[in-house]
Amino acid sequence: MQQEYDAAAVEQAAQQYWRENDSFRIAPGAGEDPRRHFYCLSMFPYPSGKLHMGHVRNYTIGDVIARVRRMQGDRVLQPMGWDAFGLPAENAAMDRGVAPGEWTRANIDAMRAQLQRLGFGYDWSREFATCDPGYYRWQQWFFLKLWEAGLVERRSAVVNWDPIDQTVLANEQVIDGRGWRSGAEVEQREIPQWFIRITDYADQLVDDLEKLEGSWPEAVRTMQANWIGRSYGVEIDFALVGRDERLSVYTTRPDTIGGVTYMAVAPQHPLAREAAERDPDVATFVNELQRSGVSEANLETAEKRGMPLGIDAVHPITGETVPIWVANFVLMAYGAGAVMAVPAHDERDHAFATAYGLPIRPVIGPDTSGPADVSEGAYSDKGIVHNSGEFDGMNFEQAFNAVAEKLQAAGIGRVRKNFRLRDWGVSRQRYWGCPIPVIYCEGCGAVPVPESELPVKLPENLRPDGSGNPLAKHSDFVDCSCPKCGAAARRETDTFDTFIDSSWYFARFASAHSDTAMVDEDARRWMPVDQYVGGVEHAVLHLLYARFFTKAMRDQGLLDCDEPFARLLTQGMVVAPTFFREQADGRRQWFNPGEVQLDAGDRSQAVALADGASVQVGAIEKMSKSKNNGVDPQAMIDAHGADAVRLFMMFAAPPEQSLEWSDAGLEGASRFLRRLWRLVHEHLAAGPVAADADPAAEEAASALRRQLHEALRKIDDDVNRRQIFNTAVAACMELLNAAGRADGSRPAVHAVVRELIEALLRVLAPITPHISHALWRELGHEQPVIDAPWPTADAQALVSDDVTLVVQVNGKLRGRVTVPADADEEAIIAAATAEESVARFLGEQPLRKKIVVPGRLVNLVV
Ligand code: ANZ
Ligand code: ZN
Repeated sequence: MQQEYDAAAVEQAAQQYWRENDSFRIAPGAGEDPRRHFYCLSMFPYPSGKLHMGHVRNYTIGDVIARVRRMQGDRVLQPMGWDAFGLPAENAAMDRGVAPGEWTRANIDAMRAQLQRLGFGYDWSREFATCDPGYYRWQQWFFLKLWEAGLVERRSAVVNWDPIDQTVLANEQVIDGRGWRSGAEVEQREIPQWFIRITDYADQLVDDLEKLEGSWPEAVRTMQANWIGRSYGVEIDFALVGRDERLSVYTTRPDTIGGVTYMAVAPQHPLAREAAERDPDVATFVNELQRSGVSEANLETAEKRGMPLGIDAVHPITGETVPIWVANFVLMAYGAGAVMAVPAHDERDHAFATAYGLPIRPVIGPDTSGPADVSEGAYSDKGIVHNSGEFDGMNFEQAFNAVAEKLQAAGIGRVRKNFRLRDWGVSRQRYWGCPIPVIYCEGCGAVPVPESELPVKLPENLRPDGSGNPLAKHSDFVDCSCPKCGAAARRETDTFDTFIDSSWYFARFASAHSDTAMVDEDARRWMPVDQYVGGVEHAVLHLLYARFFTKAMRDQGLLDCDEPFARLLTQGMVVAPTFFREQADGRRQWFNPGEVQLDAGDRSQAVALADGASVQVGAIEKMSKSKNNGVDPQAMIDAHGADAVRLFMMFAAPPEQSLEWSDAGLEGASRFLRRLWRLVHEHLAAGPVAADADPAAEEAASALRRQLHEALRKIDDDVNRRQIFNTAVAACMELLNAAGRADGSRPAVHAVVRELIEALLRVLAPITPHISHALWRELGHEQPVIDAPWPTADAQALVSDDVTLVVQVNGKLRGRVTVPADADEEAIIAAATAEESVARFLGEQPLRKKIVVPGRLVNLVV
């Protein structure tokens, strides 16, 4: 028996035990196992090379939940793998001259070792990386299934082109008009692309959010709904002066039709193109707009630019003519690519009208007194209609319906549903990704690679050099023959958006062993994931694509759930203080928290350890390279052990809130573990204590036992219902203190201390699994603590023998009185009036009223 707590030795021994006993391995199939299945999953990492604190927090939370469920009797699956395709490997290849595959696999080895060092209870037998051909083979296969099902299209599309990374970006990868990674100004280009028709599922993707109410964070559900952006509106066909064709627009505000003073079309709209053919000035302008085209992200803020096309439309209700402009704020891909502009009630239209001196005509007001004042800006609230003839006085709904009906009757309007969501462009002009399984033949066009030839393997030894996609220059890969006619053909060199890789990995984990199917009955058994844990930065895209894939897989008969993640926990950021020194050139030199010393007297004062000169204390921010405020988890594990790091992570904040890193907090966690170690050893050293009757000891024992079970009740509620662990840890600390104070030399107390220790080790086991494993064994248990039952409160122990009541005199708190729990009203009043602090206020006056609320208070009125 070790007397001193040696974290490294304890942790190594526990991990060895789990490894030798395959403790976390879940065999394929259901077997005879009658337990409930619980699938706990943390978002798999990109193998960047080493874990950061955000990972450690994410995976600790997931592991704690998984281990709690196991102790509660579930059969828990918790796998881990690698989201291994993507740009950083190509960049590393260029920077260091090492092939992306080699770099990625070395990183995976390093990070796997770190995860193992942290003691996470993963079923490593199911591990895979998305760059494994055995994985992406099924991704290629499923793409071809989707193609067969009519959910894949190849079409030319205007894309966001990142001129530095030489790649297409998804809308969401464009931030304020710039590439999310390179920061380059994004251009609009038209190239052939593969699309997956996620929009076919748009309604389901909105509607099914309802099923996640209460089990997904509200904010995430809202973000999903906003991204999909379902709206109801009217498509209206405006007649054109002197022409037969009509101009269709989409509006969600048909109630404002009386306020239309001009029309605006996208630069790519046929009317704009036609006008450009006639008029060289328009042509120059339209080209310029297309080149600097605004992306959806900065539609609101970009400077409004436009030019009249010299074509007029006829207002369908007033018969007036209104000019048609081409404008940069109209998107070709949304609605009809054209808008009826109502500058009085739409901000963008207002800004545009103001810039070009177009009329502004208010038709909506907050009440019946008249339209709103729009001289300073648009009034965009819904309200009462004015200056619109037959529609005057109507509210939004009435006017929406009346206008829609009138236009519909005239054959020039239809109620329409619209989505902001677009189809998913999945082609990337990138090497380090999953090859798109298509062959181009002169005669046959785009031909799917036959199933028997899957996977289309990515050659792993190429070295990107920054000039486009190396696959395209690799004739071994490109040159092939057409599967249909046998003629010489070319292989597709685009690879899939890596978001596809992470859209179904959770299902594959459940069927990881299958090499005959994408997923098998195991996936149907384990899916949906019962608990998903990850960062909120994935709230929109990853979750949306995963939800879509799940539905598409369901419709292919591969899964039988509608949603992939039954419950979602988004963990908060790990933050730390920042320190800097202003340099001569005005730039800031950032110091790592480990390189500075705070003046204890004044937390705003700090000096750099290197030179003793003062540095400025910046804000507390998310750990990042740019602010140099990161803390390397490995160093912390080396210094204090995995359990201390895990304990600190769970103690410092509830999972969804941000967690401020603190060395002192980590040291506190480490001290707690040493005390726990000592307490258990002292208890064991005292050995079994001979029983003898001792009333005082009985009383102390039952008080301690009540404290224990009150704590267990609270812990159970926090952990299971609220998924909050910091309060559970705090309760454990109090229990440890109470046990330390208890006089274990008395037999009754000794027995309760044992009960307390056993409960404590089990509550802590999910959080600090190693020390709990070791001490549990030292208590003499054969079964490892991972399989010990989760402790629950004993209702019997919660029944107190005494109760304390507050005593009021004339409604004011004057004292407290402790009486036996079963005391009757008379006895309670007698005890209350006898209480010195109360008696002082009663004096000699007769009692006029006595109110007793059992278990809570006594009110005496004089
Ligand atoms: C007239 C109007 C009046 C509008 C008003 C709004 C307020 P959501 O809710 O996002 O669906 N719109 C339609 N197609 C567009 C396009 N291709 N590019 C840019 N804007 C477009 O927004 C629908 C509204 O966005 C439509 O309703 C239209 O402006 C504009 F007081 O029509 B509205
Ligand atoms: Zn062919």
